[in-house]
Amino acid sequence: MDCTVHGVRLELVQGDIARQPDMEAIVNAANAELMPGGGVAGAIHRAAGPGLAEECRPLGPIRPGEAVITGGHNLPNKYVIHCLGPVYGVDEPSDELLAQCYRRALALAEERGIRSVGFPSISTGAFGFPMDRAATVAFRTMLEQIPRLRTVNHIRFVLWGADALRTHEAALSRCLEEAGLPSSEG
Ligand code: AR6
Repeated sequence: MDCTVHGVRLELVQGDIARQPDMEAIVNAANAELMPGGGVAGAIHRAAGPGLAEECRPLGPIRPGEAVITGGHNLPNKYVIHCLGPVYGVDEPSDELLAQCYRRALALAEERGIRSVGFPSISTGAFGFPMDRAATVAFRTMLEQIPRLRTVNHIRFVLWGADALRTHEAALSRCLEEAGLPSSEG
């Protein structure tokens, strides 16, 4: 799925967040210590090499909803934006903390003049957030922030598997409709 909202391209693809060479920045679904882990964090740190963990070490721990930015090291991306999503049912209010991750990631990207950002589906793996609900929070937040963006003009959600892609496509269609935007725009 691919649409343009207020001049910003919003794209949903199935794939691996650590293999998005055309994105200037990618987002990590981090742990508080910003250290390698499983899922997205494991894939990103493996591809980036040990220099990423070294740069991250003094920046942690961070709290749910917070984000920090580092270089991409051996990744094809110039930057990695590390977000700590909420653990579902533990870090509350979970919807707001998840929305904060997306807002802060975009704010950091704008501060650096970044044009393209790849996002994973934060909190929907080890942190247990129901995917449909997380996708709705993510896209409502994106649609609310997009009109304010000055440098970011391409946002890609990189979803792990066909089911995740379908769930996100359905959620984006609903959020576009809710915002009065046609899903065929662009
Ligand atoms: N590319 C894109 N999406 C992926 C990839 C990948 N390579 N691998 C998994 N996903 P998670 P969280 C999907 O667990 O829930 C880590 O161990 C996955 O299917 O990576 O925020 C950290 O160290 C799911 O839909 O992040 C933290 O401790 C989504 O990405 C903790 O897990 C997020 O899954 C963070 O948990």
